[in-house]
Amino acid sequence: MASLALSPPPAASAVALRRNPKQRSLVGIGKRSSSDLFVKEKALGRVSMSVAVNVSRFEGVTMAPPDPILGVSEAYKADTDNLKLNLGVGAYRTEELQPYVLNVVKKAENLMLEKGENKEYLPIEGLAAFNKVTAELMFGADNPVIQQGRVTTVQGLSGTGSLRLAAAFIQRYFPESKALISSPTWGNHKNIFNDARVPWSEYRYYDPRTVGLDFEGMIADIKAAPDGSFVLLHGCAHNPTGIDPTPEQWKKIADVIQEKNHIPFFDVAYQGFASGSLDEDAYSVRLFVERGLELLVAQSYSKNLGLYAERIGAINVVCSSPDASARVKSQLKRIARPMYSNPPVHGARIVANVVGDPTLFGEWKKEMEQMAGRIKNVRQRLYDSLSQKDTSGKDWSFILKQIGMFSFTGLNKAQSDSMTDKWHVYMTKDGRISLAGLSLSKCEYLADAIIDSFHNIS
Ligand code: PLA
Repeated sequence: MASLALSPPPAASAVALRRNPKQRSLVGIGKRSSSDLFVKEKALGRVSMSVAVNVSRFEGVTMAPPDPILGVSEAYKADTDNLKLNLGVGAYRTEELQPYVLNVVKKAENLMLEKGENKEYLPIEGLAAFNKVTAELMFGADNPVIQQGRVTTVQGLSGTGSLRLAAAFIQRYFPESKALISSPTWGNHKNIFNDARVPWSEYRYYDPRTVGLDFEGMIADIKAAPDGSFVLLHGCAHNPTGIDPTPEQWKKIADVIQEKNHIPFFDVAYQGFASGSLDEDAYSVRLFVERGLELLVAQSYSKNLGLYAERIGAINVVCSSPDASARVKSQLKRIARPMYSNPPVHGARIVANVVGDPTLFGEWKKEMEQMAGRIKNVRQRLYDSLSQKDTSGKDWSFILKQIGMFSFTGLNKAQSDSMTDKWHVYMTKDGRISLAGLSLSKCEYLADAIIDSFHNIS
């Protein structure tokens, strides 16, 4: 190892070079002869770690493209124009376009400081008080599945980590099953299933002609999938389209899923952000539970409690018996342990303090209504500006029909590029804008940018 430390960087192993003669000629390692390498190999035994040449050992590592969502924030930061707007990531901003820490979160953190809690490891499944209130928030405290001990809840690294844990569980216990995801969906769903090696296919969801739900297509595709597939459903505020099924449509979706013996897998990343009400936004999940279905629900507190960086969420599995629920939990823990061992405590305590305390819970609901209300106001103002300014007669009313943080504008990639390149409006290339990052005062500017990009770029 000492020789490794002394080697001048960048360094590459002799082994890597021997295996890849092409690379050798490309980088021109001329100064050292292969016999030099050989002598060193013999003398040191572990050649691959000891011989330095002028090429990185990571030469074969290609540059990954920026993330389609989080990469937008990086590009935004690099832009020096005063007009710039970041409508990429779904992160709530105040009317002054500043990040927002909820008052109830500050209060909960003060309580935590006062209590002087320690930083011991949590159990693998997370903080018990957090798991309890989280399941209650999702299913309703008086839901029989909770009373009967049929829900297993494991604290996860926010929505993403919880989805990933569940995907690993599916891969391990249902290796023959595939996942069905909506077209389009949140881009990371595909990455999650790919990395967990769960095969997936898409079901129709968005109809660009009606700028609405392709309900017939959705039902047909769910019916056509092999029995026992995991059907990923956005519990509320579908990302990126902002289009949710109606209660009647949810019932029909549940019928087909039941008929086909599929397993519903809900992703609930925006509870409270669709309607402003936590209970209303849990409608779809609770309906499926009422049907007696076994199902999975990934939850996130990133948006509704503004705890983005605390990485706090959970995976819930509703089982048909308490016994199955206990076994599922044991296996989720077994998957979590070698991945990250146990989850972080800070966000879990905040949630337990807010959701578990009637006063703070009440205050949270009010704050969430305000956040959801601000987004609704911005949505209305954007629609008004577009309708007033666009003289072409185009109907922009689809914006008002969409719900949640996002608007799916229908702008194509070239038009979205123009929004960024010409107007400094940062958004994802599928035409999605985050209204949570928009203020009333910027609506007119955004409307000008959208009208110009829509009509002048094909
Ligand atoms: N599921 C959906 C549908 C989401 O939109 C997001 C976040 C998550 C899960 C996971 O969020 P979490 O891990 O922070 O709990 N989507 C964001 C951010 C807001 C992102 O892409 O990570 C988005 O802009 O789409």
